[in-house]
Amino acid sequence: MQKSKVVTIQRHIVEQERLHPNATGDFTCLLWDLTIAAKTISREVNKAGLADILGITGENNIHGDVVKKLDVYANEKIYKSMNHGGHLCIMASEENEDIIPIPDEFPKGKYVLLFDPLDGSSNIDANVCVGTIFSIYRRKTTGKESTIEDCLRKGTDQVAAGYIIYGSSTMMVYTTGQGVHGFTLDPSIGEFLLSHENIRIPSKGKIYSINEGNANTWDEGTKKYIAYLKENDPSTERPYSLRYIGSLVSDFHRNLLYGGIFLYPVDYKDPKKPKAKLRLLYEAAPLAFIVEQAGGKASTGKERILNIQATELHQKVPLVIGSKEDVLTYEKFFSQK
Ligand code: P6P
Repeated sequence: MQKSKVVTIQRHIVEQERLHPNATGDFTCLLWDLTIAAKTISREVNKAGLADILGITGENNIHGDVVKKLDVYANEKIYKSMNHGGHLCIMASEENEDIIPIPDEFPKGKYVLLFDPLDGSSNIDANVCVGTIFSIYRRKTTGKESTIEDCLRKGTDQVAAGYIIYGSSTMMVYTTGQGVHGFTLDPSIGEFLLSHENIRIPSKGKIYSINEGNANTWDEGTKKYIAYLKENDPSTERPYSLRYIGSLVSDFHRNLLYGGIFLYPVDYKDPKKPKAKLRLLYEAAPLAFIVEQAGGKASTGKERILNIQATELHQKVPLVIGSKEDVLTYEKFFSQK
């Protein structure tokens, strides 16, 4: 007996478009093109483990195609799906050092796409979940050609953000500023179906996600906060449980649904050269847009992620993201050096 209405992501995107009175349908088609890329990448990721068995290893597969690493494959798939629709004026990818212009032979649009094609791809051989993260802006420059200025943005300018998680099922989660909605791919019909409408992250969780192996490199505030989470105090539901997959989209998605906090703080191993790891434009900012739309919070420990103006394409930032109360508690510890 069917319990609830069946809503495809295409129908949902059109309904979301109606919430924007001056929408032209351009944005709707952009998101549709992205779902095509997502389905194709899902198919390839889900048979990655069969590479040896299907004889598609080495330079050429059984069809004579050159077999590429999956993150390179995902990068090319998104580029080829998105470069000709006439919705984009420029792209940038974690896999490409520089901006990616739209080929001259194709029409240019008014949107900018920034993406991490396959985050966590080093985990694929262990069959660990990986994901694609995307962020969409309107073009800012007005000249003949788009420039890197269209990509170096502040997160609050995003018109949409989302991710696709390739796990036990493939899910696409996105926001256009009207809440966060999750769609699960039904491979039997090749459709993303609405499975998680209006996702809200619990205001407080009982999970923390951090690479404890880096504990000696953390600042004092982070060390004290993590020690605080491990103390035994049932009245504040401590100790928290550590859940860390090492794949950002997976750790974020679990905490979004269950509640909790993910942290990738600065590495102070060399105090003269503090290092952050996660990228602002196509990791931290899109996930920050999503988590805030779901009622959560995302900061560097002292600054709202969405307020950071990007100055470099692959700029890195510390990221603390998840349930609002947990991030606020962290910020208190972080401020007490
Ligand atoms: P570490 C994957 O390589 C990644 O970029 C994110 O997906 C993940 O959250 C992080 O790095 C894991 O980093 O240093 O804990 O292995």
